[in-house]
Amino acid sequence: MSELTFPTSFLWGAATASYQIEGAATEDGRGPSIWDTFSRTPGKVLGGDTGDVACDHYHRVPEDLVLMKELGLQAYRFSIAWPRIMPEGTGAVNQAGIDFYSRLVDQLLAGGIRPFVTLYHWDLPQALDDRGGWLNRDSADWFADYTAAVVGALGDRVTNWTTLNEPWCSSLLSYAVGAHAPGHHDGGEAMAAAHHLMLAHGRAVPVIREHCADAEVSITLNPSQILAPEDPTEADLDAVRRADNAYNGLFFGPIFHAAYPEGMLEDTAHLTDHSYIHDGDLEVISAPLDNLGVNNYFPIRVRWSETPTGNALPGCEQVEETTPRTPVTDMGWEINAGAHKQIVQRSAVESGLPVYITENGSAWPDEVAPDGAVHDTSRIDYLRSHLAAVREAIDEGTDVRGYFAWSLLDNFEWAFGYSKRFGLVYVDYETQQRIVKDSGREYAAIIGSQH
Ligand code: IFM
Repeated sequence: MSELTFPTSFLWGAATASYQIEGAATEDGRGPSIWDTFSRTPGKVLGGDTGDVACDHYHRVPEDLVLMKELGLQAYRFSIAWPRIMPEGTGAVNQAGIDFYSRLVDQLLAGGIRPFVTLYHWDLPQALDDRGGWLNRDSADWFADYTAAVVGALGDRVTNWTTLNEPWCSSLLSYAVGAHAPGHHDGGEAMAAAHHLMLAHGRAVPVIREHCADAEVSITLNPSQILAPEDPTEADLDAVRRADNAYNGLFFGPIFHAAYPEGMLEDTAHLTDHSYIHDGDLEVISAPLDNLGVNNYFPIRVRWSETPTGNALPGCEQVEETTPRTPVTDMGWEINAGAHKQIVQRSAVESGLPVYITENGSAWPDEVAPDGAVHDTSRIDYLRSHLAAVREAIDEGTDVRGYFAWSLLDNFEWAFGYSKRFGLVYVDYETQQRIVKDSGREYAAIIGSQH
């Protein structure tokens, strides 16, 4: 049996996110999100790019569905733009927003493609940030109300629901590192934002079940394998522990073990008194789930530094993130399929749940060749090696149920704007022409060879 032959029930998909592909930023009643604000702030996004038009997917769903069919996708993971549903973040529901996603779901189902819906992939309504965003404990109630509106409208047809995509990014990367919206630089705030995001997740889980009897409820995390230097000192191992807490334990702990990871609250006591943690929160946060989504692209290498490193992650002030080993992708991310397998396995153990790889992929400086095609052999190599790693994990007993390539289309890569291409399908942003890359054809062939 080939290393890329998977169990017959294994689900093959691709993923996108609302702000990265939809465009139509001011149409049909959509309100502004924190990413509209952030991308308009000089110096925050490379080239001053915004998601105003992106891949114009909002106007091109039928065309993009043809591409999904061409790739042979069995599932499509997309996110809902909260500001399309509730332009002010709370209160009145914008029916045009619901209708857009309702039509998308109908068209997917008609095409035999299973929708996997993520409720929050970072585009918080600006009106809610004006009220404190994820620093405001009320954000858990806001999210529960928004969840009820969406699942109430789509829960008769969608069963796969994911609350949050990568809360590490919407807390630590957004409130401590400042690289993502809303661009704060405060480790204590980041800890509070992470807690409120998890609280929002925990509050949303029963709301989803209430509105969708057959729901399979999930959260997507982006855990990272933390690698120590060779012959690590005691201090290096402490650096690994701290980095592991900041990247992984911060979410694995509360969500799956109803507890913050050992040492993390103490290690961050100089940043916050943790008064945002209230009695009973951890019970809410650890609501039982049906599966776990794992997004993983690369491992992180660390060592201890005797002097502050400028690392903004809470508790990691003396943790140095060292140079990745080559080869790296166009993001500078180390290509390491073995580490991918290890973090997938650990995620399954930590959660005790079946796992879907909800994102994995690589960026390369793709170009259209004179023959009109995109010959992205590096992406094919990455794809094949990571799928082989997933297959190995399955062989070794890990319950991995499916794989979603990131991404269906080249798209708005957050602070990198349109400079990084992750798609299986090339997008010419001038003309909006789509070209299936060689990797897209390879993925279709792998999917087609399964049964
Ligand atoms: O583009 C992002 C996506 O939005 C979340 N996961 C990682 C991808 C690549 O950086």
